[in-house]
Parts: sequence; structure tokens; C-alpha cells
Amino acid sequence: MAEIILHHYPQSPVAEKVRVVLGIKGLAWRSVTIPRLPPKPDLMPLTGGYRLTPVMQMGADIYCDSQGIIRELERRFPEPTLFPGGADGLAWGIGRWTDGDFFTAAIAVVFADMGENMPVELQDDRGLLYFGPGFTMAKLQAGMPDRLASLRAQFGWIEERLATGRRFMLGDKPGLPDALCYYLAWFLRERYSKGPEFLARFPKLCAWEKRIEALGHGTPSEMSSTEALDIAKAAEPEAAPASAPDDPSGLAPGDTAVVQSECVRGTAGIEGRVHHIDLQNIVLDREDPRVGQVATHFPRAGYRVARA
Ligand SMILES: N[C@@H](CCC(=O)N[C@@H](CS)C(=O)NCC(=O)O)C(=O)O
Repeated sequence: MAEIILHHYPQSPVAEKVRVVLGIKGLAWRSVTIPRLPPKPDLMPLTGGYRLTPVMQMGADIYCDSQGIIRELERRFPEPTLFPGGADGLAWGIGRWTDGDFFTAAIAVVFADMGENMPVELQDDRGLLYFGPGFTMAKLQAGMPDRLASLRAQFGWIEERLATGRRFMLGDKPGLPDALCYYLAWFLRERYSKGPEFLARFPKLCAWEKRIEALGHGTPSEMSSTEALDIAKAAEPEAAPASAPDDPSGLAPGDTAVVQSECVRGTAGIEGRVHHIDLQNIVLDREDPRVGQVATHFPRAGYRVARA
């Protein structure tokens, strides 16, 4: 089987979510460090323009978005399962909460706290991405009390869950909801100047954070971005073509389509030929001079798909 290659950078909270899943599953993987800001010249040939972090590569198959990455890891490496105490299916919905309002509130607090200490290029890029064209640091700072109140309420739900005496969200073993919730605690603790004292009001959560940290990240080893590109070039996509005849988009394999994130603004749509389309995923065939033929995978939930 092709090696797992994660394109990410250490400070990325969404990448931390995937690193925790790699730890739960005890997997060996290759780590390619990508830039925090575009252009990301060694990532674009693989993704066709998708610029968010993280991206997973296995040979010539490229998985965009943590949801699709984790689903593929569970499919390829089912043991230990991410659903140790049940909650199959439904647990994915937790990601729609933690990647939505919870994530935006955490980002808003960290940015407002950094204020003018945040490098201006990062303010411009992330401000547009997460808060839209009307973004100003002053507006974000004015909204700080509401965001903090919202964050406290949401971390409070995690505390209540852990107060039932479980070591992890689903029982004695770690699973998907742990990774989906943990990354925001990790982010606030690391990046909000008052993060540790903010989280201290949730003692069960603090103890659970230590248990998750102890799981580690599996076994990463560095790889250069050029080596990753060479691997894609030498490989053939593995994804099987398939289609559901009743797909709401009306698209079928062979059609040209554009896939666009609906969660973040100002990101390019990715164009390619539909290779596979089903309930959970759309896979586009793309051709790039640097990597040849690659298959770029996206989840359906959180992405718009249109005929090109
Ligand atoms: N829905 C995406 C969101 C990913 C996301 O927003 N990642 C942040 C980093 S934590 C990002 O891409 N920031 C901009 C960048 O890295 O260029 C996912 O789950 O993977």
C-alpha cells in the first residue's frame, strides 16, 4: 500500500485533528511541511488549487479536507476503530459542529487576542477566509465577550460528557469524537494568551486533554515536497470509478465539474473530470505537468459541486 503523506504545518489545528487520528491508529506516516500562506507551489499540482491545510496523499490519490482524510484512514486502517463505543455514522456530525461555529469562535478569540501582533499578511489572508470581506480586527475585538461566552458554553458540553466518568468520549478507548473535539482545546491552549486559565474551569476536559496528548501522533518521518510530487508522478490513482445514478448534481463519471468549499471564503473552485461520485465523496481526475494523472478526493458535506 502507498505510504501516508500528510501535507501540513505544525501550527495548524485542523492538521492536529488528523495527527491525533494517526496517533489513535498508531500509523507510520510521512510529513511534508507546507507554507502557511499561498502560494503553495508544491501543493497546487496535487490539489488543483485547494489551498487549505491539511491534505493527505497516498500515491496519486489526494484527499482534501480533514473529514475526507479521516474517513479514508478509517476505511484503509479499520483497526483500532474510530467508533469503539458505537456512534458509527452519527459521530461524523460532531465534526460539522466543531468545524463550524465552534471553530469560528475559537479562531475569532485567538485572532482578537493577537490583535496587531498578528502579521499583516496573515490577518489579510485569514480574515477574508474565515470572516469575509468586511473583516477588521477592531470588529473582531468588539465581539470578543460574545465569542468567549459561546466558547465557554461549547467547551462546557465536552466537560459534561466527560463528567459521566468516561476516559474518552465513547468509553475507555479513544475514537472519532475525541479527535474532532480535542483540536480546539489544543488550539486555544497553544495560541490564546489566556488559554490555559480559560480551560482550567473545565477540569475533566484538562485531564482528558492529557490522555489524548499521551496517544501521540503515530510515527511521522520527514519528507520533502519534491519527493512527494515525484511519488505522485510515479503512481497511478487507485480510486475505483463509480457513480450513483440519482446524484442530486446530475453529474456522472466523465463529466467536467467544479468543487468548491462552502465553509471558507475566497478559495478557488477545483476543476476536473468526475471519476467517482457517491453519497460521501467526489473524486476528480486531473492532469498536471508536474505530477501527471492524479485523483483528487473531496467530501460531499461542506462542498458545492457544479457542472463546469
Ligand atoms: N474544512 C477544512 C478546513 C481546513 C482549514 O480551515 N484549515 C486551516 C488551517 S487549520 C487553513 O487551511 N488555513 C489556511 C491555510 O493553511 O492556508 C478541513 O476540515 O480540512
